Amino acid sequence: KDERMAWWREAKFGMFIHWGVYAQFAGVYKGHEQLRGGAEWIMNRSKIPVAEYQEMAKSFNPTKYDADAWVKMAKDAGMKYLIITAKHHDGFALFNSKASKWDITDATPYGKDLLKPLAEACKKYGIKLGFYYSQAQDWNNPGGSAARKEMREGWANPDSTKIDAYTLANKGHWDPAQQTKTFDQYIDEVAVPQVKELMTNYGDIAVLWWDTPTNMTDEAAMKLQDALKTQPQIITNDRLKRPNFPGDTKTPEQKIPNQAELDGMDWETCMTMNGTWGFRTADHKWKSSETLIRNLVDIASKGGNYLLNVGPKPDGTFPEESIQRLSDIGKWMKVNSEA
Ligand code: JFZ
Repeated sequence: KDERMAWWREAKFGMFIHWGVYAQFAGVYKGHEQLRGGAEWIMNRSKIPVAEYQEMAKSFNPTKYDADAWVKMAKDAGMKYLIITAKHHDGFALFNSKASKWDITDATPYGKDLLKPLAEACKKYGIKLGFYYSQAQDWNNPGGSAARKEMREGWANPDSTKIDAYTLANKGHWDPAQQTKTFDQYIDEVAVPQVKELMTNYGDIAVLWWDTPTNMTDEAAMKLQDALKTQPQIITNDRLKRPNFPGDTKTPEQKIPNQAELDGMDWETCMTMNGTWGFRTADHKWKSSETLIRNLVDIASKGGNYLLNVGPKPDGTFPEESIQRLSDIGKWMKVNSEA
């Protein structure tokens, strides 16, 4: 294990990327601002019907996407690894998947695998590549689970009371289309095959970052863990299923833990630069570059890694505010690091 963790313990700083069809909504549904949570949650928070959400993919066309430029920005900021949402809770695959048509190649006009060029750029710049994969929650592929979150009464949908009642009675789902298969079918037909695709088609994968184990079973966790075996060097976090699948790294979120909670575990704090993981037009709560640098120093001094998020825009570019902050951090790194 120590050998596998060696690069990670040295790394200190990585880039998290939350990107998908939710960027196209940018925090707004039918003219209503999402009231709570990250913009990547809009489908669940606003209880957007499956067909309607999938319709939005038809205008997801990130023609300005430049993987080389993304990875160069990470490199210049002093980052050593990059973790991208290969699939977030909305179930949308940023890669060409044979296991589901809800993917970049079948569901969007863009039609090209977004992870291939990213993998190439990471190789070119010597940045380790990791995938975030939402293994349990999937709001579009039938059978996937859905964490239950209420709408706000009277907001975004005049039927919110009715929809909330349905959600309460249906394990968090809000559209019958989400329940045409069982969770086990979803695991066998979508999640496991997709994780295998991710482990096969993009070269060496440094990290698999699981998330929100809603309704996970030990059996499903076993199958998913097994799907990683072609990448024996891979590092996983602790969100596959607790307590039986502890993973290699602890993932305190949006906060720097105190040493007592850690009992010697490897840890990584993920944080947003503003208040959302996925792109949101109306979020202007940007932390200053100074705050981000202080966080990095604080985390590194306590032995952790800092996974700092960027939520790219639907056209494939980073928000200006993120670019500015990455550049400021890079300047500071140049002056203050040995490497
Ligand atoms: C999850 C996601 O739901 C969210 O959209 C984002 O991807 C984030 C990185 O991860 O949200 C979480 C997961 C775990 C905690 C909080 C939010 N937690 O352990 O406190």
